Amino acid sequence: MLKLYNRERSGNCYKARLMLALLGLEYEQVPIRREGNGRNQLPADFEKLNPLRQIPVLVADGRHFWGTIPILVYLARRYGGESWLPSDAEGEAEVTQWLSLGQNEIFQGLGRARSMRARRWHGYGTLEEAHAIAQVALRALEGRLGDHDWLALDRPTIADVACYSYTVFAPEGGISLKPYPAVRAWLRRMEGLSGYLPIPPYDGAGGPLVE
Ligand SMILES: N[C@@H](CCC(=O)N[C@@H](CS)C(=O)NCC(=O)O)C(=O)O
Repeated sequence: MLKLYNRERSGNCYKARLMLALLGLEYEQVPIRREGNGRNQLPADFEKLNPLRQIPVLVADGRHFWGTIPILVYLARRYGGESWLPSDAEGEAEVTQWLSLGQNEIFQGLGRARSMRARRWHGYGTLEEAHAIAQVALRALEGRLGDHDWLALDRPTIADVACYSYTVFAPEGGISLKPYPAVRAWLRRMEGLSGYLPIPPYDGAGGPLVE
């Protein structure tokens, strides 16, 4: 049985849960509570599962994988055949470039803005800086999605799952998606996928949602 160390409102954990749902996989959830604000709030012995003391962690066949990219790659390869992550060099590279955008500009921009607004982040930078990085990410997404339905290839892949999460939470981070019609249309396409798992409801911690 697959096991996911998970927190409901974590955008990174949501990526793993969304992939599990899209693949129709059953799994056990181990809920991890937030003990405070900032980094390294997980107990020290969590280092046995992830040296960074972060979630999500997936346990599968007696092994464990930490971080969203390895989890998405493992699930896609193990259970999704060629569909969610192709194995040819060009296809895999195309998917991977969007995984990088998800970890860098999307997380550092949209993800960080969401955390900062909810006062869960005491790390580096300002909300304005996070918003500026978010615009870089959104322009990259809009550029691709203006004339493609999906981020990589001609079908949904783990690239879409990786980038969907913090993009869909943009209003919680005070970021409007109004200037990005192709991004909004892609979010709706993701929500129409068979097995789609709705995002966790907003808890109001960051103030009013931005339209
Ligand atoms: N690069 C990691 C980031 C994971 C991450 O930042 N997890 C957050 C929750 S969204 C966490 O565990 N924070 C607790 C902490 O840093 O102490 C991934 O892709 O999963």
